Amino acid sequence: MQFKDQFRKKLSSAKKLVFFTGAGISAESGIATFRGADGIWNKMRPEELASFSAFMKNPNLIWEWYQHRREIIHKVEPNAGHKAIAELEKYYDVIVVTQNVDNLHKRAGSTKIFELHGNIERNFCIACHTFVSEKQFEGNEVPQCEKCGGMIRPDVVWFGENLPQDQFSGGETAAEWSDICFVVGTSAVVYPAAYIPQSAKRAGSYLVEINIEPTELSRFVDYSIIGKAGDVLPKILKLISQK
Ligand code: BJW
Ligand code: ZN
Repeated sequence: MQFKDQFRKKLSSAKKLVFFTGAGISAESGIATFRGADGIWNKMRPEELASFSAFMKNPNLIWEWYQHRREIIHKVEPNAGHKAIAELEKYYDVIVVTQNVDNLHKRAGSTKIFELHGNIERNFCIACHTFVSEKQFEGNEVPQCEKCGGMIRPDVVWFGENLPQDQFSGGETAAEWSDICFVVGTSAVVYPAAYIPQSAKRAGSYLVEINIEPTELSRFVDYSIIGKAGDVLPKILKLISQK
């Protein structure tokens, strides 16, 4: 793969990299994306599964869906894309701003991560807001809070819910601080997360997209690389590490 000269020069002078990532980076680990041919939302409408009203309507169904996804996540491994991003910390100041809830960046070794849409490993009580992080719940029925008997839900951000303010503002500040902002494996249609690459560009960061197909953002970026994250990111790492 030949990268364009302008990008190679930017990589040589850059010190601060941000990776704004979405479901596509975990696709090669075996985790389904949301949109697209094999996407989750192809079979189910988002608001039927990823909203508080869906949870209240059928808590056991929604809980079971998250338990199923947790099982998959526990079985898979970070892929070459996640690992290349973690490895780049040897050469740059790197911050990951992810929409993913799957913990794979952390498992790959990345140390600075903002999680815009929560984390599937954490749970909290909808009544008293007590967090239940460590506990592995058995079975598919929605658990009850040990303190107050309220229902336990996953600590992920559903449609119509606010993003955790510290994670969003931290992610946006990082994007504005970056010399290069990579947008990897996201359709960039979900807001307010999708404002983050726009903020990066407005602040003067060089915007690079890595995706298997063009997206909403492609016309707006400085460089669009069509390819799999697990192929492209190790090649970028190789370019840097061989210098
Ligand atoms: C590869 C690859 C490979 C594949 N290599 N690439 C402004 C404008 C319009 C709408 C809104 C707006 N502001 C708010 C909204 C409403 C709504 C929204 O954005 N709707 C739009 C979809 C229309 N946003 C919200 O509701 C947000 N909250 C909010 O705004 O609060 C304020 C508020 C409060 C009260 C009332 C109203 C507003 C919350 C959004 C929460 C999103 N949650 C989810 C679920 C998380 C939990 C879970 O996992 O179950 O987050 S939805 C889902 O989409 C998930 C993802 O993080 C998110 C983004 O998806 P992503 O990562 O981009 O995945 P895909 O599948 O879309 O794309 C994968 C890409 O990878 C594709 O491009 C492939 O080509 C590519 N690819 N293989 C490289 N190997
Ligand atoms: Zn409680």
